[in-house]
Amino acid sequence: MSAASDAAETFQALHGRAPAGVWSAPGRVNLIGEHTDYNDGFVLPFALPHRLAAAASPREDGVLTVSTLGSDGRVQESGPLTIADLRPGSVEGWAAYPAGVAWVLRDQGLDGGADVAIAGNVPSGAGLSSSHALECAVALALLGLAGITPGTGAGSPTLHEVARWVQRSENDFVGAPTGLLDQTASLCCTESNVLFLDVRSGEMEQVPFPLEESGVRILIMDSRTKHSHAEGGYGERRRGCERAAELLEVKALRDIGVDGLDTALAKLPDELVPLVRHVVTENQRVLDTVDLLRAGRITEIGPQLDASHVSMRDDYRISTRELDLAVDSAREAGALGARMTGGGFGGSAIALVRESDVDTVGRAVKAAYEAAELRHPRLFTAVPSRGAGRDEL
Ligand code: GAF
Repeated sequence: MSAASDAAETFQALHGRAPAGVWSAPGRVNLIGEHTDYNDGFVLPFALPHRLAAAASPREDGVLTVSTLGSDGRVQESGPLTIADLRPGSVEGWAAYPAGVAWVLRDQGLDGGADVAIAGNVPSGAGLSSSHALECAVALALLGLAGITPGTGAGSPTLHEVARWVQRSENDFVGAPTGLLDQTASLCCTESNVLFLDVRSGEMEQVPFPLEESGVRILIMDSRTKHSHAEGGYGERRRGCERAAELLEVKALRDIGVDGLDTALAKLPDELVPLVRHVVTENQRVLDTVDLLRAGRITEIGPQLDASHVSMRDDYRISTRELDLAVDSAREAGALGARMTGGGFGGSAIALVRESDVDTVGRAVKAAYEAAELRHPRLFTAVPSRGAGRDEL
């Protein structure tokens, strides 16, 4: 069953009627360009085939209810949330994500209320952006119920604007200081392409990523170790970057290029040097990867992925033993390149693997986890898929 029909069935079972509509949004993998988004830099994600769907109907009383169907078949309910009373900190746990979206859309005049049922298959806590898939699906649902389809011109908001609203809900309502990568990926990615986004200008290019024709696959390796961006290391890294930009008297680290890197590093206190080196070199790796992809040289991007991982492991220090093991064992078994993906501190790694080597690499990664007495990682391949939108049932 698809995420959309699961959500519609859940809605029907809870509310005794069919929903007015269903909207869904995918999780994402970031091919390269990590922790560059909040530095005004470049990212290169693609949408996963895994989606979360929001089946929804309008209400007249200004109340939002949200239910989610878990992978264990159990439904969790948020209870009634009065949209006019929503304040940062007023809702906790998973329900803060959809509530934050309603809170931010209140400023756009959307305060009528809605019943929403969520279902889908984006693994949660795997660094594959399930929370953003949830937020984006709910945002499109609440807008859709009000007759607004973003990105269709004629006075409707652009998808980029919606991504910014979702970011604000996450930063200011949920309290997670994340950048713009995940929402934009979920909303704007297209089938068969990676999305080259310049976060500063908002410019986007859909860059062909022809895995099948090139005989390669992206193997996703979910280390099944959890991470949370709302606390700790993520915010600390972000503040470090902002402090470095201030000391270097630039608007954001995006303004430092690899040519000016040594001069910039010489001006910084020791503890900020590795952070800045990661961000500046990572931006360049995105640009180099895009150049290779534009030239149809997909099988040659492996060294960029490898260098990105080393930079995150040694300079940004956001990798983990489990992620390093996945990356190293995939490389040793013949992957063309591998890196952790997403915010880090757990979650998933990806490997670019020749089609004929997928099984061998997968077995080698599992064997390495077994030898290290770790729980097996979850392994699957994925192709670039469509972004968020309304579903026909
Ligand atoms: C997380 C954040 F949500 C993104 O904004 C981005 O910073 C990413 O970590 C790291 O590239 O997914």
